[in-house]
Amino acid sequence: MKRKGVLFLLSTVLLALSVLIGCSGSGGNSETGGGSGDDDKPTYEFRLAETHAPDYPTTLADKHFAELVFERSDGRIKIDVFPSAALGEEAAVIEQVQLGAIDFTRTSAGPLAEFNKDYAVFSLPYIFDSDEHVWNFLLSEHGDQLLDSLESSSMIGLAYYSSGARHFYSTDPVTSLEDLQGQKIRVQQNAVNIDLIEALGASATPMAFGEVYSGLQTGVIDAAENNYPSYYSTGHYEVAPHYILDGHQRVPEVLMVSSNTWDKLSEEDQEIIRTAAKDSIDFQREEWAKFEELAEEEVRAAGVTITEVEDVSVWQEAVQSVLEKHGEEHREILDAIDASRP
Ligand code: GTR
Repeated sequence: MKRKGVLFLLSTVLLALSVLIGCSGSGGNSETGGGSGDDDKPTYEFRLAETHAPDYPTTLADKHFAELVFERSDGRIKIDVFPSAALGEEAAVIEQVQLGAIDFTRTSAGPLAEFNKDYAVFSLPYIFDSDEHVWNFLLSEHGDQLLDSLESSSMIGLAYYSSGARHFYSTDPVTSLEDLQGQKIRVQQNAVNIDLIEALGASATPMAFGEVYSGLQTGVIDAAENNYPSYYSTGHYEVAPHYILDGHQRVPEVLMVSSNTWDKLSEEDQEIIRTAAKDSIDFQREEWAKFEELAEEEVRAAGVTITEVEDVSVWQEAVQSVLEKHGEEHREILDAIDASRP
């Protein structure tokens, strides 16, 4: 395994250890100082689970959010960010958040779809044209409604973050759709993704994010798909150095808190958290833009074969059946997405 992969694993193991040592015996969250008498201790100490490495734009934004909450609550609310999947992989973390065993998390809308069916809309292929299109929708009343709908899944949606466009990468040379035929492609765990990969003539392997590097290395899978920052940060480009820029999905990131945690907070504290989350969005988008550029530079410098897709309509036609099968269920949201086109 090369350097990036080793570093990623090492940081995961170290963090997991620090979690075990630091939090053994405590539940998901803790009320520490009771708010009176002890000025040094926060009243609440919460955990936020993040799958990415400490320097990834979502992790930086989680920390920025936590700092805003700490300052604005005068140190009463402390949110500790656990990066590198130290608290588990995304699907398992979402379950823990639903139960209130983990307070906050930032995950992709991809795995969220298995917990709230409306979120499956983001895995439908080629529905957004650009980042601007995505953000027009996310910041509209429809985007807010979708965040609010998480309440029915025992979570409170606080904010969206940027995640760019997802493209395929493979251990074998891939310069056209034909080259993907028959490949075993890892996808984020949800039902739409399985249909999408099958429509493209390949076979889908749902798998946790943290297992993809070794999956590619050992040949359990041939290919995967993600944005430039994830492709770079995980070191996947080292083992799957052929990247084809079809931009099949733009799946946003979502910052959430457990309803269980939420219900313990005063309205004033809820407002502090909601506002801090919204105020962390611009910071994340700036960090995202910088890291996306750096990631592209780095993978190019590493000699990855990058193929631009000149005619994406061939790919779009191939996945029509996916939109036919799943589109009706998401008609209202899809109409709102269409209407958000810049
Ligand atoms: C990334 C996303 C992660 C994770 C990952 C995956 O783009 O930021 O949260 O969902 O994709 O493919 O599992």
